[in-house]
Amino acid sequence: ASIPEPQREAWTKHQVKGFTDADGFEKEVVRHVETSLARSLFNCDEGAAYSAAALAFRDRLITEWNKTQQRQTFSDTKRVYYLSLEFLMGRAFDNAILNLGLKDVAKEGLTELGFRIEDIIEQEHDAALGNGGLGRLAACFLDSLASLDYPAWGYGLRYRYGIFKQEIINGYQVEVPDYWLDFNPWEFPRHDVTVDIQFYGSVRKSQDENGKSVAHWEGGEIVTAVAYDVPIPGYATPSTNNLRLWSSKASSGEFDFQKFNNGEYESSVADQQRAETISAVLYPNDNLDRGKELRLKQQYFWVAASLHDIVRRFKKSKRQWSEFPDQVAIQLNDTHPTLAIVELQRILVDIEGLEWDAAWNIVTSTFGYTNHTVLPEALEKWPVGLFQHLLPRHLQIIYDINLFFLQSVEKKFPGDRDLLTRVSIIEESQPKMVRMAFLAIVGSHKVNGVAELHSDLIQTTIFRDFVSIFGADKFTNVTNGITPRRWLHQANPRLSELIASKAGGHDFLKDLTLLNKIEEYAGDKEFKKEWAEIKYANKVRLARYIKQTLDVTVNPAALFDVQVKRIHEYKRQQLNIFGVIHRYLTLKAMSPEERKKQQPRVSIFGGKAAPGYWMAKQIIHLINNVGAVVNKDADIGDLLKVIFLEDYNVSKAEMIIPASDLSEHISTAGTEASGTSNMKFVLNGGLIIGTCDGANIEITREIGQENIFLFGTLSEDVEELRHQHTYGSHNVDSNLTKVFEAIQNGTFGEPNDFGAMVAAVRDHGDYYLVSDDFQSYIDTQNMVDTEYRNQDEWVTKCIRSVARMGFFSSDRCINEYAEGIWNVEPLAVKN
Ligand code: B1H
Ligand code: IMP
Repeated sequence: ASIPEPQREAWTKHQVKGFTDADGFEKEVVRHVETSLARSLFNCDEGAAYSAAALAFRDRLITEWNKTQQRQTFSDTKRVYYLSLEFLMGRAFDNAILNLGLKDVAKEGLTELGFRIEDIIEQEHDAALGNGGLGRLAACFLDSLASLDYPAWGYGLRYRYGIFKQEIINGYQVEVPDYWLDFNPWEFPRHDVTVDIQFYGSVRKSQDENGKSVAHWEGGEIVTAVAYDVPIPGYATPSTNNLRLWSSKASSGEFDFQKFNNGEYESSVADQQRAETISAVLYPNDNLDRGKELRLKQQYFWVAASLHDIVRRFKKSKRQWSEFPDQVAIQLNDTHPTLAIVELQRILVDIEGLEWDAAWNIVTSTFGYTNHTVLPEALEKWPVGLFQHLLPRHLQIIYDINLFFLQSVEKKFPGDRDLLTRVSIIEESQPKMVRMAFLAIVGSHKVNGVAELHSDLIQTTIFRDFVSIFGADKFTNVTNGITPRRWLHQANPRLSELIASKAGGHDFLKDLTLLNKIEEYAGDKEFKKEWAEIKYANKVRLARYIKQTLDVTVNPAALFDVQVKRIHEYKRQQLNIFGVIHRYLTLKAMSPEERKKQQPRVSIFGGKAAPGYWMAKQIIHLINNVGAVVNKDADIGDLLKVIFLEDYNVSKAEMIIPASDLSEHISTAGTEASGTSNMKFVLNGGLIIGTCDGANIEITREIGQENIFLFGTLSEDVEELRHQHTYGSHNVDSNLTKVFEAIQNGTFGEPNDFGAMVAAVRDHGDYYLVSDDFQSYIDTQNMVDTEYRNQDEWVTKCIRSVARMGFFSSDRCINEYAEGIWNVEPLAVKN
């Protein structure tokens, strides 16, 4: 419904321009305080000032958003749709003002109104609609897509509750709900953009006039999806893309009249409430598939609403269906949106009346699938019976997809029954299961892993058969990246300025390879001094935070050793804390003179355990108990402090990462698909201790092996060791045995609390190779101590490493997807 030509003059005359200076910004803040918030200068606290400043910037973003969407619609170019069940966005205010280039304006304006910008930024609640790396990757990708001017949309779910808030009580994790929607100025509800989504019901077949069989999915219940739009500003470009999040609500028109008429009024009301639970909560599991029915409902709800929206937009262009893949690229962030493949096939065949083969061609040309894990417990499978009940028509389509696929396999490899069983989308187990990864591979034109080792592993292990069926060209690698805007410029402004002073300004934030310009200053005395001062100031800030929150005093001159990430046995926080205990025992055994020669350290941990992951919760408990003993041991003093930071999230990461000297990325080789915080730590001038796993390998290649502390078993040797543990003898490392003895004699509290942790290594096959890697871990940590004492050389290593990190920008990553998978081009903005 556009306005007719003759009336458009009034519109253009009043078009919103948006402020460009502090005065204009202040005017908007005051207006929002007085109207949107109904307050005044007599009751404007920091919370209100944040709200008004955020609303002022939201208005700015939305004008750019509108222009961007109009530009994309007029130019009629191909768009990318990134489907992700998680978007771990963190705070938006600081990011918006930096990307718009208006931080100085905001600072000046807020100062004149009586506030400090740092305090205002701190008022914002994180948007935490994700678990960890996978969700944060999606957020970095949105930043890069907008910054590079790609016409792109993100599609996700608007959870009422994001990831839980973690509290530590008596050393234990306690989960508290996160009420993040209390006030969220960054979203625009679109009550006019709704889609009705069907569940349950049954399928009826009929014949059309040409005798062709047509399927009708009938009955069941309807839930309505409402769109909420979040503007995503690009850095140093007017391009502002859209993240569309769907919220579920009871359908107004079509609730279950049958039930209602049968007098089951209460149960029909209960159905209504059930509708709203679909988008109520994010599943808090990282790298784990728990197979809950509500999760499958979430997936279909989100995928069906998104596809409906995408198809509607395509239809406005009045093109042939065969042109769909020229206009639309859809990327599946892991298998969670795999149903989109089935849903598009259903739309094309059942609703639009295309022939199966023509439709399937369109489908497979449209989708790309990114795999993020090889862990067997994370590979999604759904019981056939659940599908039959919830999505009966989709199950039929999956069976047909599988039938045609297996026929093509049989043609290529005649008589290989084993192969057919291995690659079937339906696992012939009890109960039968739908293998979502296999469905995603069959329905996509490209499948990628997220780091070189990981992409090699998927091609040689879990997806090996598919490489021989489809050919190696279908499989590719796109090594993950991070946005330097948030993870350098925003998180570490002083370092960003120092780099800018030597790298010819801030262009490196758009072309991160320009970082190499600072390498020539790796030996420059003045530059190194400033570099070290910035690191120290960041450590002072973290030390202050530790004092405030935990009442533990740490020395900012000590080596800050950080491991912050989801708590998981494969990430091996247990190896770290066992190493800390070993260090403690070693220090205790020393004479006071000997102790004086040791390098002081602060071991910092942070991360959430999935609420149902008991072992991970034990690990948190042990870390806290070790801290409680070590931190008040007068023999030890500053030599060792053990800190567990509560409720690790994106905004805390922005404070912690710039303060690290050494960070730990020590997963059992072959288990961490990529890791992305490893990149963030190095980019902020910290060194890494790590295993030969995920992106650590490529980081080593880029920065040089002299700048990283690698240790441990290689991925090709893992299987053999596991076999030995199970079928041969398994002797626990002697130093680790002493650690276990200390735990078991009650040094760190009730030994029974940690019995399972010890037993996993000692008695149950040590699946994660903690014992095998223990000695090389300890030796490598000792090397770190020695090298850290030579601060001059250490700083040089840090500078060289940063200079060589250009490859790990998510801009590089997005350009690789655009060229190799999506076949889309940026839409240049003409000013
Ligand atoms: C990653 C997940 C994941 N891989 C299932 N897989 C989930 C799987 O809710 N679920 O069911 C949630 C998350 N997350 C991570 O992705 C990898 O472990 C990291 O190594 C990688 O860096 C990140 C981004 O590619
Ligand atoms: P959608 O693609 O229909 O969801 O529209 C998204 C946004 O794109 C709208 O809010 C408009 O800003 C813009 N847009 C959509 N259709 C048109 C059009 O026909 N002309 C110009 N802009 C449009």
